[in-house]
Amino acid sequence: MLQDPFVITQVRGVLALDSRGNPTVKAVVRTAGGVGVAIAPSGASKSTKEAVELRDGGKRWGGMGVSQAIAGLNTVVAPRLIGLDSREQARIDGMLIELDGTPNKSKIGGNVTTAVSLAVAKAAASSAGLELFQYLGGPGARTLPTPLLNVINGGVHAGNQLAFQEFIIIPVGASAFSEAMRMAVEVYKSLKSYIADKYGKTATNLGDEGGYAPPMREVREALTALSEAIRSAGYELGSDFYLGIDAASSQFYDPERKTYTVDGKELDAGSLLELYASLVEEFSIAYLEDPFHEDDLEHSAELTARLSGKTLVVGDDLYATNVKYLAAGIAKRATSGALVKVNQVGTLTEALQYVRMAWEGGMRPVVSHRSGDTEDPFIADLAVAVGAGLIKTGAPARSERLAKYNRLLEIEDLLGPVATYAGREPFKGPA
Ligand code: 2PG
Ligand code: MG
Repeated sequence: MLQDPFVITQVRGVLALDSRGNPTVKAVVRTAGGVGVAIAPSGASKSTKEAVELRDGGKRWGGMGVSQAIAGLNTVVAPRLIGLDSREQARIDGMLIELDGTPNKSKIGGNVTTAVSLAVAKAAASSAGLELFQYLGGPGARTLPTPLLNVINGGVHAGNQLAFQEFIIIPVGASAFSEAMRMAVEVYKSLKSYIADKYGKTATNLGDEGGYAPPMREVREALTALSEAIRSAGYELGSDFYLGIDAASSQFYDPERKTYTVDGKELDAGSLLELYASLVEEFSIAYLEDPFHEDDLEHSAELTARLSGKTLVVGDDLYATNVKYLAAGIAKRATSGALVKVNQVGTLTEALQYVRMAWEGGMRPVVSHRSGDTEDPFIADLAVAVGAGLIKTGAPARSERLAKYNRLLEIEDLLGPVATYAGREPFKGPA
């Protein structure tokens, strides 16, 4: 008798390194009819609400080792998965959650659960002979997301003094994903010339997500650079491109003084809100992530209402891809979008529940990489599968970022004439 192709026959945890050279967990899940390999990414500006990565501590690898995590994967997790049907994602993820038994995956490690959960999905897709996005999203999955390209890095992702972490270009005026990437690359290159002319050649070094990390001090300097780069590449800000910001504001918030330090000035939440409102007008900012610290739903709600119809306000650290926090955000209308990072919660099933809750609550899901990422392109397929319409995965440079963009280019080609490009659609008022 032929063996069921979906049955899991082998699960193996292997050491891998992320884009910052830190150890991470790779999971290889083999079935009778296929194989799935996935690697857990890792953030720098993490929310306190995230699933915990299991790290060895001590001296080796600067404390970042994952040998205990991998040992747990191979000895505790793997035996439980053998013989299960790889299509039973929810059951397998439920088992991982139960096996861990903590509210934040701190026993098995969110790095282990993420890698295993994603590898199971890939193994099932491979056993079915389907592309991952088709397996996860069905025949209706054909919208290529508009890319949010972080081309100037600040905050904890760069060694400059910019308070905001990410300055983003959004090629909304393209008619296809591949055209959007061409437009974005042209602007990325014209930005390099702008920065070299103004700040010297050494200022064109790259930050963690492949964006430039020039010695700029003020947020307007960065936004002006983007506007100029768009113009000199022959495009128009406000029609061909919009701009975006991930402030990642918990990183420059002082909880004792209840203030934010931006451009060397100490601002209370009200003044920061006014700063955002004026930047939105000046620079066609259509995307604004984590404008206030990770527990401040109130100011976020105020800003969301104020910018309604103009700017998508997105929660990242605010929700940490967790339905528990998202529910509170929806109740308060704290944002109009919700970032999706599978490793913040630790399993694909929980991330998909979160996406569903976001749509139902009137929020746009935005699929995202981590600043420490790898060659694993899973999120490209995920973005198409859930029809997010937006993906945030860095600059068009460094292969851990390009793995996602290149996969999307491949998906566009696979879909052929039925592929559509989200373009401006995600920015047309509330989702
Ligand atoms: C973010 C991410 C990804 P990190 O804040 O959105 O860009 O950064 O992975 O460091 O949390
Ligand atoms: Mg963020």
